[in-house]
Amino acid sequence: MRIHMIRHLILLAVLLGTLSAMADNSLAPEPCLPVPTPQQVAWQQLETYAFIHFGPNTFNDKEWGYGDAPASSFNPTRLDCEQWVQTLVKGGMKGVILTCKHHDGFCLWHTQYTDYNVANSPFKRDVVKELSDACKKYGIKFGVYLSPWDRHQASYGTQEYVTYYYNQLTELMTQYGDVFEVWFDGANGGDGWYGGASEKREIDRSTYYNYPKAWGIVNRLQPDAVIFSDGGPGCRWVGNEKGYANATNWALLRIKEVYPGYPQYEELQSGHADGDGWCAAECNTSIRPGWFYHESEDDKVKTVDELTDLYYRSVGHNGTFLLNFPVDKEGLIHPTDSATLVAWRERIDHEMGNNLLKGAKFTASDTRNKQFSSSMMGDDNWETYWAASDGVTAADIIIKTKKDVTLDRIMLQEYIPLGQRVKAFVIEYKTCCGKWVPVIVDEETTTIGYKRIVRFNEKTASEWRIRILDARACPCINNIEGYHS
Ligand code: FUL
Repeated sequence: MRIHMIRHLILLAVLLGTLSAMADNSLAPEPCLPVPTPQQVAWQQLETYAFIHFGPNTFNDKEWGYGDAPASSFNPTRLDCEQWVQTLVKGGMKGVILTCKHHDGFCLWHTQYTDYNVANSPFKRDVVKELSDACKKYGIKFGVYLSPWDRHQASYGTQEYVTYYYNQLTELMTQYGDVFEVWFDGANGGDGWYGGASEKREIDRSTYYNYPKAWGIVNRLQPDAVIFSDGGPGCRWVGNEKGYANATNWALLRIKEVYPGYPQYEELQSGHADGDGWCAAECNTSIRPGWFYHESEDDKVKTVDELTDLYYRSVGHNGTFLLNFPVDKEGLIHPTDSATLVAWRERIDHEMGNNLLKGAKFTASDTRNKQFSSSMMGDDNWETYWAASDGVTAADIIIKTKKDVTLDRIMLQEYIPLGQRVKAFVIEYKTCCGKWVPVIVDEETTTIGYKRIVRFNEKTASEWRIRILDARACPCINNIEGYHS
């Protein structure tokens, strides 16, 4: 009896302790699940990185080779991975993902598992090695694309091929240093059945590759690598190849529902508001119409204006931007593409280079523990953030500048290590007659996530207000900046 009473007292004490901890707003907010891993946060902070599509397709004017192009056709005359990486660095790219093997099965590294590789081409040298070395030399990240679908291997469609695929993945994960991302392409023929040029080999891509096993290999050998596929687990395809995410974009996904080849892929443009897994969107597109180089597309390179718009709709919509460069037949990034990349980066730096809200006074209608210092916003310390009290899911942040400023962009960031919370917000400015008026935005202002950049018709004011209208839990904002483009 006495033991029972003591047990009850202990339980009561624990419960009271928990309640008081919950109500104690001096503590950091509880995470709002799901939350990202530190690797996913670091990955999202890269923001912009490059894709390189290169292989026999480059020399045979194809996008999807059948796997029958002779290795001798791979013959770049001036291949220079340092030129690629130096160009990408100039263009502000933080990493590069190479098609080590595309659907045609040709391998750009010295694999021991097939002769259909670069060692047997006139070029001979290991391209994966040269690129990963160049990345180390110039300080950007290196990533791997290894197509599961293989139109060259005779064993494709059998279990033997799957073992071959794992072996190749293991080579790439162990021989080239750190890998920041591994790309598992969901493409698998029109209906998942093409073998080589003229044959059919049925596979069920949701089971054939046993993806969890492949992902296990990556996790074991490259624990910091983020795994891309249509549905993650590290990051997800954005559901289009045009390089943008929807304005409403959750980093959340009903993770067990989405698999490579997921037919309702359009949902991926916004993610799932009720998702139970953290899986932010990667927005991929090519700087030209094709992924591989075609001379006929030399005059079809995307313009700086188009790329700038995509930046706002990818990075500015809580995604990352993966921009592809089709390396040309010489083995170089084409001069038009590199000039466009550098000009695009200069444009972004110009439009977002001068934070006009720096030094402004920030206050809020509700602040957890009353600790809100204006210096938390627009500083370089990503770890400091404003948060509302527990249970408060709507609050205003008011920004006063010393004198009038003219803005047409506002950047908002949530402190995502504690989850993605905000569901709806508006941005307002105070008119000269003291009225709060929303700035005109031609897209929804719903989610924020890691980064939301809102573009609007320029407004001049010395008071601005971010009204958070609804959130999944008390909002945590770690950055607000304002720009005039
Ligand atoms: C797609 C592939 O089929 C294209 O060839 C390209 O590699 C693109 C990035 O992904 O699924």
